[in-house]
Amino acid sequence: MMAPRGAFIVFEGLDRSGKTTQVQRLVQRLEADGRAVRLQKFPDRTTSIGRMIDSYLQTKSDLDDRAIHLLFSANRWECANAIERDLAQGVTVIADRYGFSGIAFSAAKGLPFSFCLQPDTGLPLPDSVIYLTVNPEVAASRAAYGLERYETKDIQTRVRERFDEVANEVQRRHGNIWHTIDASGSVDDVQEKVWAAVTSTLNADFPSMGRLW
Ligand code: T5A
Ligand code: NA
Repeated sequence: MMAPRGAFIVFEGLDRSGKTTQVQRLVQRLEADGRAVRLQKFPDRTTSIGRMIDSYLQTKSDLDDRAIHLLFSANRWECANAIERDLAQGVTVIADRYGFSGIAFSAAKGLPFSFCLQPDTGLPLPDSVIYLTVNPEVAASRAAYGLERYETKDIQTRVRERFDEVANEVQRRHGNIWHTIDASGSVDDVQEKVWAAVTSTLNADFPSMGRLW
């Protein structure tokens, strides 16, 4: 019998909502459970497209809003085959950000929502999106806030509003895959909520691979 495919679980949230902290713990916990798992960070700053994105985020270079939007999407496309291959082989893939950030951040800058969705059309659809929310004051109080391009309270407030629109669009097109988790508590408290959402996804029968938008 063919091994069941792996689950594709995406983490999203505002800057400093604790995504990376939670994702790392989750990967360790799943591995300790004996599950094959791979972490995929977006942007993947190690590719040549990723290095352009990194330079932009560190404000070492400037790019037109549409150009950087397309680079973020291209960065997902260059990783999409590897994600699908791993899922098909039964590996659980955990992504630290994905296309939902792409829409929320670019729409917050004023790009039309329909333009923001378009280049990601056809990317692998996650089985579950775990969206970590913290109010912008809590995010701003966490370490090293303010070093990169979008890390101001004003931008983060607008991004948060756009994420609500993205959540509605996901619900409308793809049903109940979006889980919003309040991440203002301690790392352990948040991990318990994350674990509950992830185990409910892993225990469900997931369908054949869907497509975004
Ligand atoms: N972007 C991204 C786009 O515009 N378009 C796109 O398509 C994509 C994919 C880079 C930027 O790119 C934008 C969005 C971003 O602005 P990134 O590299 O993921 O994205 O950068 P950040 O999200 O800013 O990642 P951070 O590492 O800064 O934030 P995390 O991962 O949310 O938070 P984490 O876990 O690193 O924690 C931050 C700090 O808080 C502490 C941690 O120890 C750490 O010091 N912390 C807590 N403190 C108290 N209580 C808790 N529960 C805590 N959890 C963590
Ligand atoms: Na992060």
